[in-house]
Amino acid sequence: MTRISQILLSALLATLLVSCAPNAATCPPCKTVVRPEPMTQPGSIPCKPCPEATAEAEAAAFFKETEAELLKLWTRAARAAWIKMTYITVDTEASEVEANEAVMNYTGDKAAEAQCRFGEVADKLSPTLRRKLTALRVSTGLPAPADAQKAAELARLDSSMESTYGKGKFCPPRLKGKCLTLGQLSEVLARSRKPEELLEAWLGWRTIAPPMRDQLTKVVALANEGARRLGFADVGELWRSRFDMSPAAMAREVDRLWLQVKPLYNDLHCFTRAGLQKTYGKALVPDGQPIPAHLLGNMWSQSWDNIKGQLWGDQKKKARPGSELDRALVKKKMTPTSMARAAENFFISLGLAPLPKTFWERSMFDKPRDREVVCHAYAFDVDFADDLRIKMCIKVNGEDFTTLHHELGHNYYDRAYSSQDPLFRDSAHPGFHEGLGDTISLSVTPGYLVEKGLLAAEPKNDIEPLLDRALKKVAFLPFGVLTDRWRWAVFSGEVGPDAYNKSWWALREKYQGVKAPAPRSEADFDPGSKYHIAANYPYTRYFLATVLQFQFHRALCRAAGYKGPLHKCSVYGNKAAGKRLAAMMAMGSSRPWTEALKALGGAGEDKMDATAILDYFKPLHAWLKEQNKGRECGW
Ligand code: X8Z
Ligand code: ZN
Repeated sequence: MTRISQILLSALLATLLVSCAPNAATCPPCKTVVRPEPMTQPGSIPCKPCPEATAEAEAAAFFKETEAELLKLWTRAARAAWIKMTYITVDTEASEVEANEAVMNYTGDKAAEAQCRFGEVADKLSPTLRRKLTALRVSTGLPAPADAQKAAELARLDSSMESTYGKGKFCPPRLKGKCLTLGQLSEVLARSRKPEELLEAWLGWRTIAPPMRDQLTKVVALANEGARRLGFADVGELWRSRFDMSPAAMAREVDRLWLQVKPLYNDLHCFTRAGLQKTYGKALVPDGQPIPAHLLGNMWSQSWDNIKGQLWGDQKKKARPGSELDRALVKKKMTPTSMARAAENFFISLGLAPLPKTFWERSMFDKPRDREVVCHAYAFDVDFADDLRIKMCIKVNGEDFTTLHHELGHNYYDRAYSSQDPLFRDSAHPGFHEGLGDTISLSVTPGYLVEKGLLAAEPKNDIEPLLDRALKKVAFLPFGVLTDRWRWAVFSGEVGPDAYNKSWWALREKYQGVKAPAPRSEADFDPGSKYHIAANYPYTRYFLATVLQFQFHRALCRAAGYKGPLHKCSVYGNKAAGKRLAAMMAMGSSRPWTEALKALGGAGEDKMDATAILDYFKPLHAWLKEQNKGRECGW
């Protein structure tokens, strides 16, 4: 359609709509709403509210058509995203932008139209249609402004930020032109014990981020305009509206859960700081102070399992970095594919079907040598049916073995809800999707690894494996909270570009008790060194997933009839547990998440609850408290 015919059509529609009698039998067909050109007020959609009598039928027809179109657009966008993420070029980025723009525009227009037509009669619609109304409104993370040019700019910025991250490299002058990738720099943080090397890698990766600072500022302004068009105060409010509760209640829920787990985190922090003092001394790691962020074995200090050798103070372990599992995987000559097969095998053991043949043909398991890719692990369901794939730059180690279970969890969930209506092809809430595969990896216990021949023997005491897991899961919790606390404040305008970095570090200190290892300023953009910020991808889901996965695990262990301590339970091979899981996943997002939780855990499970993670780590928490006696904890 040309620009002229678009303008003519909008004029015609406007006339039609204005002449619609209030008592007309059906409301005028807003479905051909065309983006007004030149732009009118954002959010002004030429449409009239539907009368109550016909709302149900009108809405049913509206969603049938809209969902069919969305499915086509989503598939096109998923295909374009796959191509771009596995082969970043100017052209693949341009295709991704076009496809995303189409999704954003269509969704924005349709959500605004639906709000206009059915918003006022929403409480008269059936629960299913009412749910679809909300699902449509919150379905894009970055909603498009009404102005087509602004929407195009938003799609372009979004794609460009992710590519900048994906292509990011640090070229230290001492290497004379040789550059290091995130994978290589992460390896330094995980393995080196030399503060100057750690600092170079930590600072080096952060040099990729400043170009994204202005881009984020623009994204915030444009996407907020899109969010307001849909009736949200800002994008943060839209993100918090995906949880079957008000955005304010959702933020309170995050606080409530965080306060439940904080005492456990504080004791882990205290123990870890004391362990680091043994390696680096109190001059670098002072008592009563946040821990310098480059010493925790991870680029964002979000999981600390790489430094466990130091925490045991065991010289032998220090000399042999990595875990028993890392070594066993190498010794067994596991490959990325055989690791993925082993992860799939767990799901199969629960009674779930093997992944389709195309998964093995189309996935990207290895970092290609000849092209730029986004290595951050990602699961795809390209056609929202069974074209399941993952892309990952798999290393043969325990960490990536766990991540593989995480990614396959996404794939299995995707497939389980594929016969739901398109707007319900999602998890019960975003934390469910992120928690599913992790739930399975909680069953990858030392006992299971021994059974599979991946460990020679179980450790003699429970504390070691529990500490390993806490360094991954418990250490993660505050990072899972603060990342979106920062973004919510950025989207609401509470934090402006002049304070991006300062406010980021204030939150890192407050929640995580870590501090920047070198002076930082507003010339830096440290939040942008994290994939999900560069990719404009919400993050609170991972915090909720970390709490939920223990709740899921406890429910599955109960379904399996297991009676022992939670941290020793593995539901491997248990069909009763698999059945519960399948029932929850098949619901997709068609019902409130509380019902999905009950499908898994029975009537008693109707809210998110951190008691399961606390139960799981109870023996470790008692042990940590004992170890910390006489120490000055906190920061
Ligand atoms: O991004 C991921 C997954 C893909 S959805 C690998 N995770 C978060 C992260 O890496 O920061 C999993 C844990 C948290
Ligand atoms: Zn994930």
